[in-house]
Amino acid sequence: MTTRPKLTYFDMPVSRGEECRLAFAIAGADFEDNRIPREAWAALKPTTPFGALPTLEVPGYPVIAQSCAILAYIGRRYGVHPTDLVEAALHEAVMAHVEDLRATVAWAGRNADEATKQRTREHLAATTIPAWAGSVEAQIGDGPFYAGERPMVVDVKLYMGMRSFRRGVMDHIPTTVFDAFPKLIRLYDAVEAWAPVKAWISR
Ligand SMILES: N[C@@H](CCC(=O)N[C@@H](CS)C(=O)NCC(=O)O)C(=O)O
Repeated sequence: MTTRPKLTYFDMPVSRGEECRLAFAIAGADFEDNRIPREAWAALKPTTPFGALPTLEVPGYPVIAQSCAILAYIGRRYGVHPTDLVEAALHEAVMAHVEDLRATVAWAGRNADEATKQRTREHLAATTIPAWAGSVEAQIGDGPFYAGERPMVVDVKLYMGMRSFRRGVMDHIPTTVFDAFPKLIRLYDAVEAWAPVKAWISR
């Protein structure tokens, strides 16, 4: 029987699903990359633990949901998450911090008129996002990654958490929003340049 985990997400290289795929990539681990079409989501949604993706299925166990839990599982199983309990908790706190940012930004200006949306997002870019970045910047050491010279699941979480902004996906949030945080930028660039990540992105 296969013990290969099955990751289910939308058929897009974005957000919480792509960071789990990248976690498998940095671990050099094989997995089933189950990509579902948008049209299939309505029927699948009520069958997932929390009505959202990604999910991870490990043969013989209940379905795992929540991207941070999936990342911690991948990290522990394949050696890309600290074994020390406190170190692991510190990494998990940073991953939760990425989720906090996503939750805040996802609602910024949603369903508002264009002027309100612009004002809300410009305010985030000037206040909330730099405050978010400053907290992480203060925790990064000599780098280039969060815990030194080897990427861990926290690094792919941070990379994907920043990527949509740096790629200009959100109107009214400048792509330079993290430029005042050199350690974060160094981490981002190091993840993107890491050979397995590069190979995954360009495949
Ligand atoms: N806290 C959850 C959030 C999951 C989430 O919101 N996933 C989105 C995609 S990134 C989703 O499933 N959206 C479709 C929906 O909510 O119906 C996690 O970290 O996995």
